[in-house]
Amino acid sequence: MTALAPVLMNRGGLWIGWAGAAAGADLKGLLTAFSKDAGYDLHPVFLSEEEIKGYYFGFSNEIIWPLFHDFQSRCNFMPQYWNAYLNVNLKFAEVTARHSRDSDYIWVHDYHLMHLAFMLRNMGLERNCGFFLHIPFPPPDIFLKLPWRDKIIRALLEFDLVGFQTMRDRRNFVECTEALVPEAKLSGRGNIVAISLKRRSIRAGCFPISIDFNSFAALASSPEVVKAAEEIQEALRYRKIILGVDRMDYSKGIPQRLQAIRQLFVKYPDLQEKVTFVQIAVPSREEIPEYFALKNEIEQLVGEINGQFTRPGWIPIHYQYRNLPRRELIAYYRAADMALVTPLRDGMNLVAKEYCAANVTESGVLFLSEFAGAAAQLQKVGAILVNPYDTEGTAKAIHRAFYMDTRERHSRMVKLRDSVRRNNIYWWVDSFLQAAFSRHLDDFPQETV
Ligand code: GDG
Repeated sequence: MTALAPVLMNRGGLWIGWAGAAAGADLKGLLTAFSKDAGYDLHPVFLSEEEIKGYYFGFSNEIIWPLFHDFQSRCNFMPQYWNAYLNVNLKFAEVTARHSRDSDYIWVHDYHLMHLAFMLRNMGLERNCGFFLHIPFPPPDIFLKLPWRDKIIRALLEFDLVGFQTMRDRRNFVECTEALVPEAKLSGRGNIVAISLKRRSIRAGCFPISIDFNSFAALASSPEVVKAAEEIQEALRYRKIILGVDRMDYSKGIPQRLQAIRQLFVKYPDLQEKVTFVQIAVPSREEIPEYFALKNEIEQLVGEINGQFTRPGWIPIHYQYRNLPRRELIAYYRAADMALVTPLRDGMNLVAKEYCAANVTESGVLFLSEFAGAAAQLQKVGAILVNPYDTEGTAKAIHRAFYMDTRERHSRMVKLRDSVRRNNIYWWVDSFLQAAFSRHLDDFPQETV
């Protein structure tokens, strides 16, 4: 969860999380060294191979992830995954109970731990508990397909504050609550609303996550990154660079993006040999068959398109399947003339914000999918919205941006950077915690555009 590291560093605290390896792995030395440098403490939770399969790959990533991203047909509703999910949530709750006091604030992150507050309350503990969902929350017609819908919605209502990336997600959550929990009563308007249940009342709010703007901008201006960015531009012969950066995930729309690039060269031959598309895909969840199939599909498409258009001295698509060191990633951001951020559905999408922060020359163009949470904020301030399924429309938008006048590019990027600079990760954490602790619903900082 790279987004949260600067927040923890800034505030301290105890981070309880799965160590990312099976029980028995020797992580102790690494964790101690890491916590000392990081400025906060870490407490690992170890999972068995069986738990990793059923809870992490199974329930979390073969049920909740696809369903919440509107890919119902990719869901694998296996009953045994549900038991694994409950058991691991209980395990996390036990560790949390052991390592916290009544006065501590417990902030739970993401769809892997939706039952945590429920488990804590079952253990008789009354802790102030908040939850933030990093992925979208689906509308009732999708959520109601979940066999465990009642249990999940009621478990979420055990938190004192539930936070979402966009107003749309929060609205979906409220609508699902109304459909499944008849006793729930809604009050308030605006970013935060109250939901009253029989014995208690909880809050639901919209808190678009962000990045540490200054750290990206500073690194992008460092001599080392400037040099690396120049080397990338030189290696690509100073052609215009269009960049895509994603975890290898079907929600990110990489095949559709490649089809849009193909359309670009078919419909607008004037751009052949003038632009190069660089796609960086970070390996992810390779144990799940869907992800493996996606990698093959992408590699085949890249091969086809390069086979069709490559000419001596020009390869249209540069594809890298690896995790880049942070500095190298920022050098790519800096070098790119355009960023193509076109997920089919995304909670927020931090790559869009990181690209803007790193674009210190203020000359880049951001294309953003209508279906990324980030669109709700960035469409008002200069991002060019595209429908990722409309590959011809995306190609047309790229063609237009290629000839866009320098002043327009500049004024769009200035506005984008201003917005991300102001609504940064520290603003996000403050707005969530103020909503958790303030007495009145509208007593917390609003987003500034
Ligand atoms: C989930 C939600 C939401 C990527 N390639 C490399 C690399 N990255 C880093 C990026 C960025 C992060 O990974 C990806 O974040 P996203 O937001 O784009 O997507 P998810 O991983 O799906 O994250 C998403 C997010 O949670 C936060 O709430 O925005 O909607 O799905 O930070 O920089 N980092 C390095 N090398 C790479 O090659 N070092």
